[in-house]
Parts: sequence; structure tokens; C-alpha cells
Amino acid sequence: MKVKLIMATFLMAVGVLIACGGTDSQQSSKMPPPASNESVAAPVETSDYVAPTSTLAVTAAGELEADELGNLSVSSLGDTLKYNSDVISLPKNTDINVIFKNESVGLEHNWVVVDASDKDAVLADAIAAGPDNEWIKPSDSRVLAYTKLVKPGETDSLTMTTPASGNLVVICTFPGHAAGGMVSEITLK
Ligand SMILES: [Cu+2]
Repeated sequence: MKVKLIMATFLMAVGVLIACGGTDSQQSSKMPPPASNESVAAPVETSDYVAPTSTLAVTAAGELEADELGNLSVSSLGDTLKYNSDVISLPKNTDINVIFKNESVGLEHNWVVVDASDKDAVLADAIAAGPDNEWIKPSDSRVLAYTKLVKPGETDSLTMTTPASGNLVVICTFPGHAAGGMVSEITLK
């Protein structure tokens, strides 16, 4: 099936090249054959490629959740100090792929998972760690999962295994951002 498709596309391309040559030999001589072959082959190859993306899944209560493949799409909300959901609902003891997009134009953000009881101490140590450490204390054992410090418009991803229990929160450790509202609660179900 795929071979037939490639052959059909190739024959069509040859037909076009012949047609060009017949009507205007000057124009066809300018056309480099290897380049035109590449441009024909590319769409056929990419048709089999499935981009590693995820669907934005939201529960009836407005909580974000992972899709059926275990992918969780999260982002910051414009140029506010907010994530795209205050509550994220995740299954216990499950591998989750988190894709975090910084949707802002001018702010740097990260997506850092800690137990709620460790939030203030992690944030205090983050300020001490400074920008050279992307606002996270190096090897901080209280940090359960984290992205890099993501620049505006960029994306980072991580894989985490959810625990069996715990009161987890997501915070942005850039100074002032969590205090300003960049906190999401994770409910385990
Ligand atoms: Cu932030």
C-alpha cells in the first residue's frame, strides 16, 4: 500500500517534470532533479510520523488530567502568574509524561512538583540557589519532579511516577511566581 503510494507520487512527479520539459526547456534545465525528488518524497515519509504530543484532557470538574496515553499537557497562562489549571487530577502509582509549555511572552517559568509541606522551604532554598541553578537548589531531594527553567514560548517535558499518596503541589520556583499564584494542586485518585 505504502509502496504503491510512493510509486504513484513518484510517477506523478516524473510526469510533471516531463510536462515542464516539453513546454519550456529553459525552465526545466534550471530545475535540479535531486531537490525535486526530495520535495516529492518528504510528505510521504512524514505521513507515517506521529508527533509525540498530547491531548488537553479536562475532567468534568475543570481539573486537568492525563490523556489515555499518560500524557499531561500543562502550560502557563499568558503573561499571568498562573498555570492553566489550579487542580490536576492524576492516577496513583502511574508513569505520567508531562509536557510543560511556557505560554508567556516575557516570563520564565518552571514546573516543579513537591509535597505541599515542603513548598515554602523549597522556594526559600530556590532563591538562595539563584539563576545559575535555574532557581532550584541542586540535588534537592524534596523536589519530586521538575522541568528546566523554560523560556517564553518554549516547552520542556519530564516523566514522573505518581506516588500512592501525598499532598503534592506544583510550583514555579522563579522568585515571586509561586507567591503570585503559580501553584497547582495535584489530587491523586
Ligand atoms: Cu514562573
